[in-house]
Amino acid sequence: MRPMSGARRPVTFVAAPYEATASFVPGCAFGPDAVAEHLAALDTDDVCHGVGALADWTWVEAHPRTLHDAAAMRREVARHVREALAAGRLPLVVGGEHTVTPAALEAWDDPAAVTVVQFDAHADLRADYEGTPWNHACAMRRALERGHPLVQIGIRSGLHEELRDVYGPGADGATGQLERTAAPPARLLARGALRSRGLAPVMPGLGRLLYVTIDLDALDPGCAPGVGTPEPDGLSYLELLDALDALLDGRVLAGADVVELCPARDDGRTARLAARLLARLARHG
Ligand SMILES: [Mn+2]
Repeated sequence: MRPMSGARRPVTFVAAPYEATASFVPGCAFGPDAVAEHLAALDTDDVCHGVGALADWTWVEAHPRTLHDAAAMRREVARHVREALAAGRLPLVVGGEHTVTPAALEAWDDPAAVTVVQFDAHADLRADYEGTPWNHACAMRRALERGHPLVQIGIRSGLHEELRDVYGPGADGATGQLERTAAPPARLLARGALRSRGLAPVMPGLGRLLYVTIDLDALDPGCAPGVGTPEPDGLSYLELLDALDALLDGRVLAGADVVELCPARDDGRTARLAARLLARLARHG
């Protein structure tokens, strides 16, 4: 287990309130504001939950909430992540819709060296959706196209078409696990397989440098109701934290994001959870 004290990189939170393609309930453009409110409270009111790691953090706005142009969003998010990395800081992106993930990944020039670990209810592997490749349902397909190895955890919604495109004919992720050996490699651990087998199926060959993307709908709607596309039977908060600790044990967190917070559907518990989660990720700096 990594020591939880000692030298860590300072954190730059990159707010990316991008929302152009919500497919069900809109509102994730207001996610970063809700997270910022709770982060500010965490900084002063609590000595538990690894909050000490937030002693040195800054918050930058990558773009205004009114920006709906995917190309401009990608440019600005990548630029802010790149600046954080150049300053020796850990970039933690706060969405916004899941499309901000492939934008953030553009900050790394060697995609093969950065494995993307995705916690999500949905596979997000569509080639395009509703007329654009920059839809949130396509986020992980774009990451793969950049050349990032991919690990998908907690998935419980995906179409045959998108799964076959990536994992080959016959792929059916409804209950089990999938593996793609072609470059870049990918593994999918469905919700049911995570419960029965733990993380073991995705650990072999896991790279040293990880980018972690957490779509809050990976969590159970009972503990995280404030998402645009809730799906039953998600992870518990503790299950997610334990998975992060296990995945990052002996590995390096390159960067991370927490996306798809929809305050319009929230009573505050999801925003609080997101802030706690970001503080926890900061411990891996
Ligand atoms: Mn997603």
